[in-house]
Amino acid sequence: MLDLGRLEDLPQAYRGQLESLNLVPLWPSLRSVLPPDLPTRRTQPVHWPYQALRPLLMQAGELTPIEKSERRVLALANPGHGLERMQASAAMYLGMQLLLPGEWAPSHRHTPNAIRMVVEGEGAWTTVDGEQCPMSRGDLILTPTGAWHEHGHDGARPVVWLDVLDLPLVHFLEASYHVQGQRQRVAPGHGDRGYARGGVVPTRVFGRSRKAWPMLRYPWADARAALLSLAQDRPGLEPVQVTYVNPETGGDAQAILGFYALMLRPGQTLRLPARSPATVFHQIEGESEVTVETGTFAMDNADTCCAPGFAPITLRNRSAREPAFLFVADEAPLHRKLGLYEERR
Ligand code: GTQ
Repeated sequence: MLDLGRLEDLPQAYRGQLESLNLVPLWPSLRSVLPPDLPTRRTQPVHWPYQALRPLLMQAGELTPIEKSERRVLALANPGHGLERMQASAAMYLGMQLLLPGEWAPSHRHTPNAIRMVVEGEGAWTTVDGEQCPMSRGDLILTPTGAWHEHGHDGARPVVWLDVLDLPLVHFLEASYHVQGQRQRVAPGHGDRGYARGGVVPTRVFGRSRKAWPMLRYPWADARAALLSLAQDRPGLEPVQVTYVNPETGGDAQAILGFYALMLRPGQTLRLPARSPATVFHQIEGESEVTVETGTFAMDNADTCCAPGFAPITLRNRSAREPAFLFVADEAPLHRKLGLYEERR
C-alpha cells in the first residue's frame, strides 16, 4: 500500500495558509475516510438488560412529571458514538418510554420516522393521524414522518415501550424538527382491521385508499401466528422470519429503517451473514443468545441489544422446549435505497 504523507510533513506556514482559506489537504486523511476493505464503525455491540434499566425508568416517573418531560424516555445510547449523542447506531435511535396511568403525552409531529414496540402494561394507546392504536406487549405501531401522534393511558399499571427512530440520520442531514399540535380528534377506521388477513386488501369501488401509510398497528398476536404457521409449513426453513410491510405496496413499512419478527425454534442456532447495515434485537418472548463477533449477550425477556454493520451475528435459542421470538430493526431499507447494501459470507 502507498505510504501517504502526514500533515506534520508539511511546512507550518503552508498549513497556516491553507487553514486561513478553509482548505484541507486530503492525503493525510484519505485512509481514515476510505479505510481498506472494511468501514470504520463507531457502533459497538451493546446489550441493555431490561431488568437493570426498568427501576431507573420507574424512578424517572417519580422524578419528572410528564408535563416537564413531554416524552419520558431513557435513550439506549451506544458508547461508541458518545453517550450524549443518543445513538444506538449511525442511523438508529432507541428509547425506553414510560407512561403512567392517566398521563398524556401531547400531540406533535416530526420529520424523523418512529415506531413503538410495546414492552409491558395494558391500557395505553397512541393516536396516529386520528387512528387510535391500542398498545399490548409485542405490538408494533408506526408513526411515520410528519404523522401527528400523542400517547395516552387509561389503564392501571405503568406502560413501557421501545421507541425506534431514524433520528440520528435525519439530524445528521440537518432535517430534524418537530411541530407542536392540539389533541387529535379520533377518526373511525383501523388499518390492522382493514388489513387483517394477508393476500387481500380493502378495495373501494371508486379507487384505492390514498393513504401513504395504510397500516399503522401490527398486532403481535398476528405476527406471532404468522411465524408459527411459517415454521410449521416449512420444517426445513432456517430463518423463520417475517418483515413488517406496507400491505398496499409490499415494500418495507417505513422508508429508512426495516422491521422484522424472527422465531428461533427450540434449541436452534442461526448464523446470519455479515451485512452492511447495523441491527437491533429485542426479545419479545423466550430467551436467546446473541453473539456479535467475539462477544455474547444472554438475552432475557424485554432485553435489547445492537450490532454494528459488517459483523457476523449468531442467534441461539437458549431453551430446548420453547420457541424464542425476537423483534429486529435494521438500516437495510436505507442501505438498499442508497445502493450501499452488502452481504458477506
Ligand atoms: O414518543 O414522540 O423516544 O418524539 C423520542 C422522540 C419518542 C415520541 C422518543 C419522540 C418520541
